[in-house]
Amino acid sequence: MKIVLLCSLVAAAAAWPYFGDFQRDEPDGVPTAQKQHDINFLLHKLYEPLHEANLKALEDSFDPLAHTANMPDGGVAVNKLMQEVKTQHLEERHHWFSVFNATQREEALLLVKVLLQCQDWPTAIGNAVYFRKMMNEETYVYALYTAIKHSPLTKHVVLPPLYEIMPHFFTSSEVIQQAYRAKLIEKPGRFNMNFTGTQNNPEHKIAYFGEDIGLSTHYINWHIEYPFWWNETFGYQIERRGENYFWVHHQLVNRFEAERISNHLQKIEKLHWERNLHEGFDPHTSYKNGNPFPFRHDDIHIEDVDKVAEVRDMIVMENRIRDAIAHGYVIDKEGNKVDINNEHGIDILGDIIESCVYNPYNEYYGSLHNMGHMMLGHQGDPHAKYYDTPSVLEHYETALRDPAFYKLHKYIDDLFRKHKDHLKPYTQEDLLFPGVAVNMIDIDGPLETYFEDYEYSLMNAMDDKEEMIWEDNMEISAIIPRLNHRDFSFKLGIVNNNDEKKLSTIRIFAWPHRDVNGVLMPFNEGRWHAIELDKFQKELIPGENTITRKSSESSVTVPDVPSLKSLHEQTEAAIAGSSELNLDEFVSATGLPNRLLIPKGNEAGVEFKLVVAVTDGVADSVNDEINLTTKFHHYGHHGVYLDKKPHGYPLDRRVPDERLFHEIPNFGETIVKVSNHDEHVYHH
Ligand SMILES: [Cu+2]
Repeated sequence: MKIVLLCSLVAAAAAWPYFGDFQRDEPDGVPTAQKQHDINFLLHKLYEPLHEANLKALEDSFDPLAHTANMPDGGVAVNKLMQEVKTQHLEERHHWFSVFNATQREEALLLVKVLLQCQDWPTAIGNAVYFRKMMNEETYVYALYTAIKHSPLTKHVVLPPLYEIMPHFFTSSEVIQQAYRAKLIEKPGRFNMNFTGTQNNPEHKIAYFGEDIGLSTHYINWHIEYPFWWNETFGYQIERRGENYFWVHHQLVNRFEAERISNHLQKIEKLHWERNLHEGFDPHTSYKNGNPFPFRHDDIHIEDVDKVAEVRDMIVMENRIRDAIAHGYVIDKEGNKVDINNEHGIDILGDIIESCVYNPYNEYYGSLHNMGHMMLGHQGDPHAKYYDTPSVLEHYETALRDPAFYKLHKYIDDLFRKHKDHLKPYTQEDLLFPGVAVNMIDIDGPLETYFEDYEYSLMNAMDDKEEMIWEDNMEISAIIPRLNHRDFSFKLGIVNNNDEKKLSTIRIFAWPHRDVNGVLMPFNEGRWHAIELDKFQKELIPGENTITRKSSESSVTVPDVPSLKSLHEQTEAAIAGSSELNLDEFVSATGLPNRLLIPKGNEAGVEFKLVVAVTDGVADSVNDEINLTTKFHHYGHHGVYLDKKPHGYPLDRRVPDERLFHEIPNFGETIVKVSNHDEHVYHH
């Protein structure tokens, strides 16, 4: 039996015995390895009591009300949450949790507030262990992940992959069942998982995309980085949140369209509240307590949903938004007109459409998107006669699986397009970068995708005896095919005819050259379907510049987060070896998995138009501090961005005459082909 030896968690950093030459910029001086260790164990066997002795001791001794002295709010949040504990108002354990449920969300946000009030690790971890015992497990995970993402105390902590913390959200009920059996007969096992549905369903062809567990991880991370309920009371203002909401979903919709073309499927039919919902969905997934996720038949007439909304409410909400777009302004609570026909309009519109929280006038504009998720989610059972659980659409972990998700987002994306079409098209003067020209665009290496098997642990899907230690867990895992691509590089030839160095921003986009019927995409249609492949800054020396940018460097993507086992082993090794843990490249996770950088393509190859736009980096920069070496995160970090241009620039606005784009020397375009020779692997 391995005994985890760790010094007292409440030790002050100065007294820390293992990290003599500790250099990390942790605001409270506690080593990252210690924090990662504690987080790993908070999440390990989430549905059970803690399996770590020091944390367990802390759980018994910690009193949240005795540790409020350093809290900026003087303990208001802790007192509120403790009041809920005392009056037994908290959601029971083993019950479901959905962030779209207002009561449950409020409870989660109380814990987020408490954790963000903590100024040092002993207080933070004390509260974290205390409320772990008291709260519903899934409410707790949502709050803990959000707090870790936003607290300066955990800026170097990696969020363990959620598919290993709550595997039942990501794993078919059949495989969970096999895992339970393996556990009962005490025989390790690796179980192949199939995507939901059968080949009789055309949508099954692209299940690899919606059911990609890494894609869901990206989606969850984005939502906790940019929560719709966030406001300054949580510590700071998140800039361009609404615009980011537009962009992350716009990119998902465009990717889904490109995957459809790769698989010979017709384009997404956008949602219409008064038409039938054609695609059904059977999630083949169950809640931790065994309740199945609700099922929906094909061709359902969209009904009013009890306790959610009526169809006509949705139409009224939509029409008010359409009016605002047509007028070019929204109305705030005081009746003032707020202009949206400008660069920042998209941000206001994003807030209005997603939710009621940032919304300048929520009673009027409602929350089309969040309500849309709930309305569509309940269409299989609008009067709650058969299920009392939310649908896959009401969880970020599972929403991307349901074809209805893309219908809803295509419909919303169309509203955003209407708004963007109201803005003045960019002129040649706006877009020119004098003296700079793109004279070569080349790709080094094949643009080829393939499927690979990916294995993840189901250890946390099953319950254990309390004395069980981590290392004694049997290996029980799921194996699922996932999309990846061969490494390639963009090779760009850019000439700078100025006498001095010029800082440039280089943006690379691609869109399907033809639709599924083989019809050429007009430029103005294609640019709205553009997939952002990369965005980076580069200094151009006078004369010829040859720039090689690897696919692995794309700022749109992030590497796969290590498995919980690997995080655990690296953390324990760092502690045992008195070294510091450095997993910084995995911290953000707010980007597409790099594996999914390019769409799948197919056997014959799918043609894409590749556009490279080189613009003035100084004009684009948010501030004068230009950092060419730090990889910046495309979706920004806590609302801080490298460039101030709108997402999608310069393709975000209408292009009435595409000749303008062809004539600008600092833009270049070419046609590339993406292939995949692995279809037999997927349809095994
Ligand atoms: Cu959504």
